[in-house]
Amino acid sequence: MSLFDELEQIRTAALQALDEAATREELEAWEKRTLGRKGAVTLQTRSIGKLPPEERPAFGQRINVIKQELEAIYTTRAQAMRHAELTRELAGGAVDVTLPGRPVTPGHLHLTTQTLRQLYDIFARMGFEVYESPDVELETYNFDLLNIPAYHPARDMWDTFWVDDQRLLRTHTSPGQIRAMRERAPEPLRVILPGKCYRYEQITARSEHQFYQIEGLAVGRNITMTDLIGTLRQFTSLFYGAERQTRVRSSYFPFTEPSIEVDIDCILCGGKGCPVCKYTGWLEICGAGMVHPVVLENGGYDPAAWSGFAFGLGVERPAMMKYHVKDIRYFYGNDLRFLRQF
Ligand code: FA5
Repeated sequence: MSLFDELEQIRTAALQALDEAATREELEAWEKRTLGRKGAVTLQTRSIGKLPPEERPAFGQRINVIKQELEAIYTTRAQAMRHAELTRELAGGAVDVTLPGRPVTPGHLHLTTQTLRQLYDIFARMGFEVYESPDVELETYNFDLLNIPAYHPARDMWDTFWVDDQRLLRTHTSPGQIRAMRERAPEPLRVILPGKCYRYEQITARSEHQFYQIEGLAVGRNITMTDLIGTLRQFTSLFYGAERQTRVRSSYFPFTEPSIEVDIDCILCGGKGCPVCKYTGWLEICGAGMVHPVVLENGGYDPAAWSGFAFGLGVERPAMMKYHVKDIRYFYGNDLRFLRQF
């Protein structure tokens, strides 16, 4: 029997079976058997290759015509059956139109978004405006202009995903410092730069390869380290509560000089020592420092006349401390049991 005859036989058998399907279950089973991904008609397309090339178009067209014909009859029958069922239900009083509708569950903001908004609010009170800068960044902005030339070892800490040989997914929000300064120089500025950062990073309970940061930058005529420490103290007190203690340690970043790291006393043990603070009593909350003269200059400010401070905060990690989240992977795991708690 030719493949064309076989196709016609499949059509006749399918039409007959469709005619005999008496319930919705039977009708749906027919649809799956005939028109589904592995249905009899669908599978015929695989036979096309067995035909001589000149017969293939006609065969393909015939399959399509049969498919459309069967689908049309199937849809009409399925609708008629649904209609009959509804009419029957209504006649039997099975539908109580006075019952309340199914409630629509309202969604709510993600924990990261909630945290970001708290941070915007806190820094807005201190006069910082939000400045957005791009996720896909030029290598020069992410590194060179921040005083991290190609040979600098700090680049190893901030390995990332490259888009091409000049553009990358930013490893931190610090390149936004240059963009904000170049736009505003020579006026004083006070901005926070929120956004996603990306790193070629081993994923652990504390580290993701994609996470948020908020950068802070203030440039003015007489800005000092005291302004920086005061700003961060105000932040910790508004975000974590007035009872939190802060501690400042000296540190190193190529784009700040001098550089510091700021800790708060451990929220869980209150400074006594526990596994979360690794028995030190302190938790690190951010890196910061006075903007390096080279960076000020790259931003368009004369370092002899202007000074500034900058800090870089995570968003998920501070939220983990505040809300006692043990693993950063919960944030983007899309598990509603986690998300609904906040
Ligand atoms: C920086 O990224 C500096 N740009 C911060 C800075 C800005 C210093 C301005 C001085 C002046 P660091 O790599 O430590 O520094 O990251 C800052 C914060 O981002 C960390 O404290 C942490 O909260 C968060 N962070 C860093 N890597 C990850 C990660 N893999 N997953 C989640 N959060 C991270």
